[in-house]
Amino acid sequence: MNENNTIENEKHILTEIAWEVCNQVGGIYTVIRSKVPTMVKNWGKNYFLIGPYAPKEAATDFEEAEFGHDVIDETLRICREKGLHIKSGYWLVSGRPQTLLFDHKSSFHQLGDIKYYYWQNHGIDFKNHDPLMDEVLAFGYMVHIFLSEMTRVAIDKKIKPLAHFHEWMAGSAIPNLRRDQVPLQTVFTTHATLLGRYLAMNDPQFYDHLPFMDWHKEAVHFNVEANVKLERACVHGAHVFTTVSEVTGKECFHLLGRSPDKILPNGLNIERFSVLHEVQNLHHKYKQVLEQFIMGHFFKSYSFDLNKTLYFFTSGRFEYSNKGYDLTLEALARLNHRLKEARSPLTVVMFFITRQPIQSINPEVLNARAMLDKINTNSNAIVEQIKNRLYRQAASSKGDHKLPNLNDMVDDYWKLRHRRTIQAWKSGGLPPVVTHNLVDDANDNILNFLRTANLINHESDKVKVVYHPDFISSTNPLFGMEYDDFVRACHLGVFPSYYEPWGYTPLESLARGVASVTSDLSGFGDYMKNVSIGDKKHGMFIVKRANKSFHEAAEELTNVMWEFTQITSRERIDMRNQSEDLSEVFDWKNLYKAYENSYKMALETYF
Ligand code: G6P
Ligand code: 1S3
Repeated sequence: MNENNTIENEKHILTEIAWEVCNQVGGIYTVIRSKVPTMVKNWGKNYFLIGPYAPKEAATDFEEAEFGHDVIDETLRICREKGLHIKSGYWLVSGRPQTLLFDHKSSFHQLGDIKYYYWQNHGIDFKNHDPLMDEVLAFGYMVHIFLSEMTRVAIDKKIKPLAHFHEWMAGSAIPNLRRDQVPLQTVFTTHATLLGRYLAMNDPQFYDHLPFMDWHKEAVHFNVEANVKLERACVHGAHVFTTVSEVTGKECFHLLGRSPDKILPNGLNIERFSVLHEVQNLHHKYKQVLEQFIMGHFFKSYSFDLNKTLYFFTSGRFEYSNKGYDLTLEALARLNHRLKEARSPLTVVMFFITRQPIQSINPEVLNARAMLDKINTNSNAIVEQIKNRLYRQAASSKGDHKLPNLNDMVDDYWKLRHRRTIQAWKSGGLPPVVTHNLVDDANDNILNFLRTANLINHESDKVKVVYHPDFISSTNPLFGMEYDDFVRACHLGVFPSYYEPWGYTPLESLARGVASVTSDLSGFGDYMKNVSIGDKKHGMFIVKRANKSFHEAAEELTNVMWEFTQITSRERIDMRNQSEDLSEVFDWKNLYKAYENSYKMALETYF
């Protein structure tokens, strides 16, 4: 540190270790990846990412190279001599960070010893066979050796190293580093707690019961004793302990026995367009693409006015109550009722984008889409024919120059083909709710709710549902666009989570100018409450779930959705601009400060 109280980065090396470096599993990937440009800007050549070697992802997203960094090069040489398989190079994402991928599976032959010493030195017994835990321990073993050697080499060169670990899966080296008294300053960030996730899923009064939980009893109950003990060893071993939100901070205190020293909120790499109206144009463009799907899917059964249709969506991993799908469905059923009572001219189409075991896309859904494409081809052929004949007829016309009967300009062939295609497409029957064949259709929570509530895309329903049990990608034949573009096409994101340490989805919506709903139990929603501009005007709606019953929260969510249906198109345009403005608060350029503070604290902490 210098007299301005900023870190002199050239006197330090910062390594950031996460399971999701060049290996996408969930939200931590977004944290690490989106933060890279800011980290590289602040730390330059002294910033290194460390992750597990995942061959498939590395083959496309990683380029092997040497760094020409004296400390890291020497450390790599020593580690390779000791038999560790480490790949050095660049992760090919924005910012191109220097990255080390540890081929942890090459250390599997050491697992017997690794587990024995863990038990002997830290009292953690990895007796249950758990393939993921084997990977975690083998990775931690390599990280331990690497960081110990790196610290020795660095200190010799008067450089003080720092290591920042994310989540227990990447932190398994911490207990051994501390036991060996390696002079390396450590920060550990948890993005959830293992027990919190299990308990929230199984206890509707999780937050009331939290202060009275016996962590050990619960860990044994859920058969995750070794995992939780390892998580606690990371938390208690780190010099500085942090998490992503105040909400998860409380959970840490009760379930992990340590309050976080700092809160590190999650940000994004917010890229603003130089043209002010680009966000509006993109909405318009992608809404038109989405409308193609809507027509194919619904209009074979009945039609509605697309100019009076709003698109809502939710997305995320399938954690039915944790992600608030149950609340969303209840509120949609209520909204449907209200819109019907009010004889509203509007239609709301709600998309559930999540991932469940599937067999294939429902052939009926695919076929409807293909038929619409055929109608489009026919229509183009007919238009072309009329255009040519009309042009010729106009050029050679004599007399009154009146418009001829256009019907006569189309061949019978095309008339018949057009009629037959439409007939084959208009099947009757209700538009399917789910776009894929699910492996377990009968026990699917979303489908069962919709069946019970009879919210199954009747013509009279004002709220229609499209349940897409797979994540969206541009190769998907139904939507034909990337997830980001799908989000832009929509009007409202709905994410009223019950358990959500942070929650990127509403933030990602805002950054694309799409209004969204979150809950005060999510880390992001809770943070928003304290940002004075986080309000309705900016397209940010926060449903209260803390100390509220399910039905109270469902009523509030219904009110939010109802109010949203009542605003004008002009107001939606304003909201889109304001949402995008608000997202700037979450640019890593601003939120990096919290990371820097945790590094300062680590450098000042010796114990
Ligand atoms: C953007 C588009 C306009 C569209 C408006 C409202 O500004 O450029 O073409 O009319 O959004 O869109 P919405 O889908 O909310 O009615
Ligand atoms: C976690 O991923 P999740 O969906 O299991 O980490 C994310 C990144 O910090 C966070 O946004 C999310 O709430 C957590 O739950």
